[in-house]
Amino acid sequence: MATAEKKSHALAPDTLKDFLREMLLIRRFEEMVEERFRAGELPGFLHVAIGQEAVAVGVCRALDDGDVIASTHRAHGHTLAKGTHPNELMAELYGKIEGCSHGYGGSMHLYDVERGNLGANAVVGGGLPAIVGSALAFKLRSEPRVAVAFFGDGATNIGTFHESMNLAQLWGVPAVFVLENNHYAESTPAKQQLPIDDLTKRADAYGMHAMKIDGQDVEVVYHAAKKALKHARDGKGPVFLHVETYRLTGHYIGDPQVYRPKEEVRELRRTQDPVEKLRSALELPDGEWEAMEREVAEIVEGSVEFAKAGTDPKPEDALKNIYA
Ligand SMILES: Cc1ncc(C[n+]2csc(CCOP(=O)(O)OP(=O)(O)O)c2C)c(N)n1
Repeated sequence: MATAEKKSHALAPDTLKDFLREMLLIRRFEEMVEERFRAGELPGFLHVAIGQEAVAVGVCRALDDGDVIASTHRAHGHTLAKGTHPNELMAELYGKIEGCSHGYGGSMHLYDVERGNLGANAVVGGGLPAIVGSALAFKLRSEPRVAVAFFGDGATNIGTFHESMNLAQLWGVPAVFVLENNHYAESTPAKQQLPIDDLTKRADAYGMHAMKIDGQDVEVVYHAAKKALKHARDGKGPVFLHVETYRLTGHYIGDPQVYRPKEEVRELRRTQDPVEKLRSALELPDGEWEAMEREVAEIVEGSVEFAKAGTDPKPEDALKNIYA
């Protein structure tokens, strides 16, 4: 059932440079988020996805207009890659009305429905049922749209994952389940939380078409996502896309990571950084890289300025938009 996906054909260098720029933007944005959180400017509890940028960019660049996603507690990259402006995302993290969830959500409740982002989820596995529901709606309305769920390896132990996979396959809906397997659920390594070694087999239980790929190579992710989306859009049923990736920082900002050897993180940073991998594959001249860095820094710094100048929500509006 599972097939190891390889690059089928190379993308044009300009397309890859565009992917690199997007991945660098996500990286520098999240580094800025870490810095501002540590400076005490951002409320709440924040998770960055440093090391996982190629998954967000590869999948989101493969989507068609009209496709939707649902994300996790580690949502900044998905949100930017799906088209939310960095200003709106940063303003949300600062709790401002100008934020993509109007200051009501914060890092784990980022929404941008106009851009097809059905939201981040603080509850592990929370996005999957919404994606199956959306995909069912697309099927019933005969719309050529696909719904995509992002989730981690830990989420494959959750009931909503199994219910969603089961119903999606039973109903043959156009959904793609993107497993971002970073080999940890919080501080728990794979071997202590997963009953099987190869999570691709999760799909076998439901008879679902599956693919397993290297998530540190954005081109591989893009091509596999394109195939998975086509399969779903063509009415052939849902796809389980198992993406092997690495979290190069802690589970949350400030996580001392006492549960994994420092050498492991050093080695992963040296060998599995998706931004560095693409930069060296492209053999980007220093001048071009520096120009890209400058462009991205300006956007990220601009987003902080925008956010800080934003409007605080009124305390009397705290119960607005609460339905139950
Ligand atoms: C239903 C539920 N159970 C537990 C938690 C606490 N929790 C937050 S993140 C997390 C780990 C999730 O691991 P994984 O799905 O692999 O995602 P990753 O953090 O690796 O991106 C847990 C257990 C939660 N938020 N929701």
